[in-house]
Amino acid sequence: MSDAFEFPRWPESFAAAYRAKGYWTGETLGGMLRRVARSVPDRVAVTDGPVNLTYAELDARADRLAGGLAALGLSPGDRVVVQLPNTVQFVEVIFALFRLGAIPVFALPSDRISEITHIFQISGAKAYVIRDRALGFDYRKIAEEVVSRIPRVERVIVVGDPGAFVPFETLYGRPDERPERAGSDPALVTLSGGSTALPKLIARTHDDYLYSVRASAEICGLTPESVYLCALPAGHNFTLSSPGILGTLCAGGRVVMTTDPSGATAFSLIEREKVTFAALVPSLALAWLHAERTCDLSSLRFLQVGGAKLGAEMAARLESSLGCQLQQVYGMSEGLVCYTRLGDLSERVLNTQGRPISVDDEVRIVDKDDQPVPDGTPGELLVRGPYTIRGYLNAEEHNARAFTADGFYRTGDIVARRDDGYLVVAGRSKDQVNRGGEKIAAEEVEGHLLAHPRVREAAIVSIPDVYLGEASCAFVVADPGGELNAAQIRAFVRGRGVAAYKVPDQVRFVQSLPKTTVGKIDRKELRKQHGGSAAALP
Ligand code: OOB
Repeated sequence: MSDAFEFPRWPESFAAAYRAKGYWTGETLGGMLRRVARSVPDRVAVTDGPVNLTYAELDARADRLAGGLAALGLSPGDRVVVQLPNTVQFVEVIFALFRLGAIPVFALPSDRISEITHIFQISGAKAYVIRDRALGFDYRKIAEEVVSRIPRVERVIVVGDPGAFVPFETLYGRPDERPERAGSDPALVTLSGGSTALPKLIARTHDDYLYSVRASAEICGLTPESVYLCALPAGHNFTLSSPGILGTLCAGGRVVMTTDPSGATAFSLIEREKVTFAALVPSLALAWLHAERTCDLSSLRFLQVGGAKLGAEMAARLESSLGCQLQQVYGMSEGLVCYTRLGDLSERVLNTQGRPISVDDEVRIVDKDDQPVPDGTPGELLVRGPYTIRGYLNAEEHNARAFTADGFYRTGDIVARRDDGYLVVAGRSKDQVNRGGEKIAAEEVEGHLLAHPRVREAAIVSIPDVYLGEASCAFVVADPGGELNAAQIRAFVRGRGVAAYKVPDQVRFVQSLPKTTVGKIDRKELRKQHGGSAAALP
């Protein structure tokens, strides 16, 4: 990729309307922290184990780190891949980058060399911020490979033992005195869950992101008394902005970081830190339900569950077992986020995935021919609005398919709208497995399978799983002759350096794969033949 960082923008008429309605204010994420730090300087912003950083300290550290990053040669507009576990440094680094006008590109801790190489290639990033080791993995190994593969990667900054790279601790320099960026500048980049061979990049502006953050904080009633337990990976849109880390900071509340989301650790943190809300994916919520509970969880006001479908029965069990309100969250990195509202009737909270943040989120539910379906009928959800992107970065061809001519994003989700305006997610038309909230693009894993010299054809489909909701199953047509077993296939995919959750949970060998009339693999038919469920458009 060249140094140009262009992404499809909202047409000026829409931008003007979003400004006029007060959604886009021109404030930046760095400016937001400055403002809050001035009003509540001595309140704690982030807790990480024994560390408690006040707003004044966080604000000053972000300035000094921005100065250090500038001294290292980073400039406004530069992209920086951030792959950090849930620690206080995550928050310091992102605000330093916002201050400098450099753009964090969020990688998840589970990403490995395959994903990281792709992220660097498509983002044009030239620096990488990692922790030395976390969750049993040495991230410096990925860094060494990235540096040798991509000459543009000039700087690797390491929290912890830096090895041959730049120690994070030496970056606290003289505060950077640059003026704040404009609200319309890109603030950050995240990756699409994706259904294509390689994930696409999503650029969010300060204006649009901060709007979703502010509005989410308001919907969730956040105040300076709010305490958020950040248990899911910090770099994901749910954790970062719905309302998550940024929403909590925007309200002057406190973020409690943990690298261990297990019930045992989370419960003791809830008791010790008097946590008032947390966000989980359904599989983690299920694990919390089964975890031993000796701690006092009475500070918990509400629990958010999202990222994958939460069944009504489990929703009911969660509410009664944890003794706090439940909030369903249906969102996407591309923008749209729906919430059930606190105080909503239980029927809505249990049976729906909420309603959009904004009255200006334009939701269209359509059939195969893009014609609107009546309320109550499932169809594909298309969306356009003040914080939903108009296109992926450098992906003109894909954008023509993923967005309508008038700018609606095709979510690939099959959704029904009830007459009260709440949405119910019924399935999915995109070729993706939602493995407990972690999204697997079928095409990407199929590419890895096909790289095996003895695999002739391969398809990835979702299969029902009690714990994860969905698991992935690889159907493989192998070359005749010689032995090839499931363990070898799984080891081969793992050996390609992909995130562990993408390694197929099951591998089945078949003689042939069903095809559509145009000769593409018919995944729906495959699921049907093998007992899985298939989402269908009306
Ligand atoms: C969130 O974002 P992504 O980008 O990882 O995944 C988006 C996709 C949606 O298109 C949908 O297929 C699925 O994840 N999804 C849900 C869901 N929430 C997300 N499916 C059923 N029920 C739900 N509650 O996952 C995300 C981003 C911001 C906030 C929350 C989740």
